Amino acid sequence: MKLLAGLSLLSIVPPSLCVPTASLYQVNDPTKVEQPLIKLKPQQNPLRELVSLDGLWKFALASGPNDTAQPWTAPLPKGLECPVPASYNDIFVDRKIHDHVGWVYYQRDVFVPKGWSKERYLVRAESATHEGRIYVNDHLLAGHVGGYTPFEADITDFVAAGEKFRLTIGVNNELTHETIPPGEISVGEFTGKRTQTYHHDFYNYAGLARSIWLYSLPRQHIQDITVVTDVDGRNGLINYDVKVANHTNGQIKISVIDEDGKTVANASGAHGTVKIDSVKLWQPGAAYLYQFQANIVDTHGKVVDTYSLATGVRTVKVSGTKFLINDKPFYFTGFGKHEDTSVRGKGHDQAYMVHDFQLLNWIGANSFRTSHYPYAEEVMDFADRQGIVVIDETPAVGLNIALLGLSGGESQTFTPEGINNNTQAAHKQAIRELISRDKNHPSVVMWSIANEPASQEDGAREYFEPLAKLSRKLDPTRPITFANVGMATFEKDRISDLFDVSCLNRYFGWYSETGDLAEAEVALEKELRGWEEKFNRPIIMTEYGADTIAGFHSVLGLPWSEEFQTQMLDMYHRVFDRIGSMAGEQVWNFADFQTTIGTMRVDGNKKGVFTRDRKPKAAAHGLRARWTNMDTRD
Ligand code: BDP
Repeated sequence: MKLLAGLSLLSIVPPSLCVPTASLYQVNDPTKVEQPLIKLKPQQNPLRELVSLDGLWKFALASGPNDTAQPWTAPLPKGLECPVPASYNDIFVDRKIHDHVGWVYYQRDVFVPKGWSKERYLVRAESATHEGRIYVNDHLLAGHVGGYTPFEADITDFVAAGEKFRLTIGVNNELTHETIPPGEISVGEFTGKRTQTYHHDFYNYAGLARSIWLYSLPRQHIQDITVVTDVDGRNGLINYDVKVANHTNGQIKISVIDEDGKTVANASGAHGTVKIDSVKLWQPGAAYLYQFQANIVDTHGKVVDTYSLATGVRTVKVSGTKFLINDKPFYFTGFGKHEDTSVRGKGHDQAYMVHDFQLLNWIGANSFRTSHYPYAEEVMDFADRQGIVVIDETPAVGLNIALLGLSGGESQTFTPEGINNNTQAAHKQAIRELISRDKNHPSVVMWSIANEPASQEDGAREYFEPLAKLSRKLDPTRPITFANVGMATFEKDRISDLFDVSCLNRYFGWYSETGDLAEAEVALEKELRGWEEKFNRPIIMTEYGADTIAGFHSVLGLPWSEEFQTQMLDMYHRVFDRIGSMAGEQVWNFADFQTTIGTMRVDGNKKGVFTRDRKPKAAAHGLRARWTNMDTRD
């Protein structure tokens, strides 16, 4: 299949307007209702092989939306090499690459192992921010819109086992008013230079920030597993559903194996319930994981595929003003985080991941929110193993024109030219992909479907009601929420009743009552009491904080100083301790992080309790004293 005709079409139409036909490749087209599920994270076991394609890849920028060079149909020029995983923006000392808007190409040669002739084999990209395409030699095999969830291409029919092929991954970083997150591209009046603008407060890092895999699957294979756990007295229940592909004969067998390697339960059939006697629960701070092992066994009793899913047995519920994990009230302590480090940008990095979790433990944090997008799957697996509780968020951030200060109070967000039906369709797809990828993680206790949307505006309810419904349909077991913005006060917000927990982001003392903590304390308490009276349900402060320059001190406790950050957090905590329905506090932010540089931001957002290289600011010690002495389980 030569794609020259298709490619020349792509070359003259701006990528965001280009809708390749299904015959070219399977696109995760957000406007289509039926979507392929995100397949299970690849794993290595006796019947599945896994080859990491991480490393240095050849790299080139497309020369623009009218680029006719078609670099993906040929070897990329020698020269630039880019590490994978990493965002490309800060790797090179080149402003053109840093500021690039549009497609870039990554390329490398890959061998399909000789022994895979009876298997199916796939290339999986854990993410391509924000749109990705996988090419095998000259063939465009897969495309995906959405920068923080995986997609893959089945390459079996294009390359034989033992052969070499040229793998090219195209990545486009453009955001429009119909993408999640949204953005706009402006064109310089005099230079014609294209610039990406957006409404979210973190840098639009792009590229292949997570791993790329080549992996094999038996022809008959397990495509997806869903587990939902419950507790019955001293016993644990795992309700499960296993989806298989090309399944012709034989049966599905399930075993549950404990941490000592002992099989504690068995079942057969593609769905059902397994019971674990005297279960060891997955608890915050005390993770316990069973291996839920699904096997396809053929009519001769031979296992033809197997997949092992780490499963924690726990329940989650909202009851009155309490957030219950395993029927006990849980109080969230921790942070909103970002995937952000210097040089790598949003590149997943094991060393930073482990170190960040060490710091969470040191400071007494029991949770974080994946603000403002789904994090690498490795992070979710690690949270499961470490017993850290996660509020899992979609990339729907910046659905709020008023935050830019441009609306003059008018309802301008939800309009045909702004956040519209197509944006909503993309948002639905982002919810589907998040839940489909992360539904089995015991660490995930709640879905956050957006951050700071204009929930006080006309159109918000029409936009959000179907999204809340969809989330509940996809996962009836977990509470849902969104992070509410300060201007959508308890009096003005129009959508909170669609959700289970009031997650509030508030900046009294920083963006309002700046530097006046006495005034801020009264305003904060008034607002929290308003939410408490109106909803009588758990409130989690999902953002509060102050920009703080590490090493900047003020005996007067003035804003930007380490003293101010400490005093401001203390003030919030005094108020929280007076409000009965508080169910958690997550400081903004765990660490300083990069943003677009503008008049408001000097080398990024400095609200970190740790610096970007993870050194504690003074406030870290205060938080540690509070959280390590707090009983968060009642
Ligand atoms: C909130 C946003 C967050 C920002 C933060 C801030 O949710 O992404 O970084 O404010 O201004 O509005 O620091």
